Parts: sequence; C-alpha cells; structure tokens
Amino acid sequence: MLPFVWSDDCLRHEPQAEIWIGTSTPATEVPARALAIRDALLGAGAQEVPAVPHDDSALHAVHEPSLVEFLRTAWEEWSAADLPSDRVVPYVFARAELTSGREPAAPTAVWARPGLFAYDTMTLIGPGTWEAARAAVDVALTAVDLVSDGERVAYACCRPPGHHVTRSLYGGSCYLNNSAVAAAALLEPLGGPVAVVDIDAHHGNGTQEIFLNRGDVLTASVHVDPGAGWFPHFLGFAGESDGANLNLPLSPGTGDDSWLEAVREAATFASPARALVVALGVDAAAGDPESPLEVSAAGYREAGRILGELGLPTVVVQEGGYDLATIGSLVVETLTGVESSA
Ligand code: SP5
Ligand code: ZN
Repeated sequence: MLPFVWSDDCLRHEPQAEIWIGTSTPATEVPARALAIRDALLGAGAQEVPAVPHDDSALHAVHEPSLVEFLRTAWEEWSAADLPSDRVVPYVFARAELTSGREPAAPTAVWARPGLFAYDTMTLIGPGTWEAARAAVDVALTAVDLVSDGERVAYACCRPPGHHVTRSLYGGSCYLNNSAVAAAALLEPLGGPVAVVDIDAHHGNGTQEIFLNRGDVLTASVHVDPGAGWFPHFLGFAGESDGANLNLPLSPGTGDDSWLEAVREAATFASPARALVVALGVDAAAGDPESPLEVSAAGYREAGRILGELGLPTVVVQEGGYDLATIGSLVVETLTGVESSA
C-alpha cells in the first residue's frame, strides 16, 4: 500500500474544549484521531514515512507572516500574562468595518490579540498547538516530496486540519492550511494548474479564499449546504463558483448516490490539472457527530477510485472526521480506492 507521512508532534495539540455558542463543550478534534488513522494504515500494510522539516517558503506562499508569527508566539504570550483561561481564545474581533477598512491598531492587551486573527471561538490555542500545526505542514510537504520524487500517491496524516484557514485568519479547528500549502508546493516544480478537491463534509472556505481569482490553482469543494445551517455559514454556496472554483453544496441527509455524483463533477473540474491535492475529510460519513451527510465506507472507497482515475500525481491531505470508531477504516477505504485506479 502507499506511503503515509507521520509526525508525533501532530499529537501535541490538545485543545480540550471548543467554545461553541458561548458554552465550553468537549473538543472533537483530538489527538486520538491521528492515532486511530495510523493504526488502521499500519494494519492495512501502508508504509510509514517520518515527516522531514521544511522551511517556511511554501507556508509563506499561502499565509500572511503576521498570522504565522501570531500562532508561533500566542501560547507563550498568553501563558506569561497569567490569564483566567488556560487556552488562547478571542473575546473581541477586529472586523474590517470596525475601522472602516483601516489597519486596526496592534492591541496592547495580550487578551485582545487573538481578535486580529481568529474568526470563531471554537479554535483554541494551548501548549503544543503551534508545534503540532507546524508539524502538520511538514507532514504535507514531505508527502509532496514523495510525489515529486515519483510516487503516484502519498497520504499526509495531518493534524490539526487546515482547510478552514484563510491567508490571515484561523478557525474551524484549523490553524495552518496544510492542503493549500501542499498545492503551493506542487505548483513550484510542476507549474499550474494544480487542483484541490475537498471532500470534507464542510466547505473548504480557507482554501477557496486563498486561491480566489487565480487560474493556477483550481479549487472544488463537496460539502453540506451552509444554507441549511452548517459551518462555515457565510460562504460555500454554489453561486461563488467560477472558472477556477466550484462549490457543490448538498442537503443534509445526502447519501452515496448524490454525493458521488458531486465528487465526479469535482473530479471533472479538476481534470485539466497537472497535480492533485485531495483534502480528505471523512466527516461526511453517516454517524459522524459533526455533519448530517450519510456517506458509506463503500462511498468513500468509490470517491477515492474516481479521484485516482484522474491519473494525476496526488497528495491526499487529512482534514476532518470525528468518529474515532470509524475514522481509520474510512481513510483506508478511500486510499484503497485511490490506489485501485492509480
Ligand atoms: C476540519 C473540520 O472538519 N472542521 C469542522 C469545523 C466545524 N465545526 C463546527 C462545530 C459546530 C458545533 N459543534 C458542536 C460540538 C461541540 N463539541
Ligand atoms: Zn469537516
């Protein structure tokens, strides 16, 4: 089976909680997710490749230096300030209209700084968050290296996930956009276009916005309709589609047939590309606690087959998936599908 890239440092992010509609609820994006995926991959005979450190060039191709610097120092600064919360969490938000589009002042108070970079209250930063998020970037970039060196498909066991992060804002349990970093790194040697096909249950809003109005990275996302009340709420609608971006929102309750039809449409959209990034969330599966889509394990295998059939150099990057009992087998099913047609 194909190589998968791993870093123990991805386990160091332990959010513990998410502040959701003003209430502290147990975190769903937990280290056990990555361990369950790794167990399943090793059980299926996949070959583990340790992540290799990479410099910040691909990271800076997709993120503002100010976001990267904030994430790198946020926990140190917060913990040194002796605040009542043991996690970095915003309480004010520097919305662009607040300052009529002017650059907001760099706040003196440490506890106001998250409001420059966070767009939700669910995405907490603690000890190890930066190390894990930066390690996930190295995992993605090591998988890119494998493909650049001739592997047809490589899987990046990234955690925390990344597809909700824009150039300068983090949220949705994500800190650095691993899939976007992988796309930028593939673009470097190959030239465009590179495609990102996102089959996480939630819209890949960060990736969409990072590559907006660029012909060299095609983005497609198959996800639960934000108009039906689902994260990221404010975008992810079909009307945002253009020549370089395709949104395929689906109703809650959608199962294999209509989901796979959308995956086929996304694959067709991606077919002019010279390389493919699959942003693989397995939270569209029936039984996942974070989404109302009803995709089966066989559906994920077929999605993998459809995407593998494009015949492109392919980096599969882990995004969401929150049912610890099935996350590992869903990833293995998908990768088995990709390999069957590769
Ligand atoms: C990468 C990814 O799949 N991110 C998902 C972000 C969406 N999270 C929305 C959470 C909505 C409320 N969930 C309540 C669970 C409380 N623990
Ligand atoms: Zn998701």
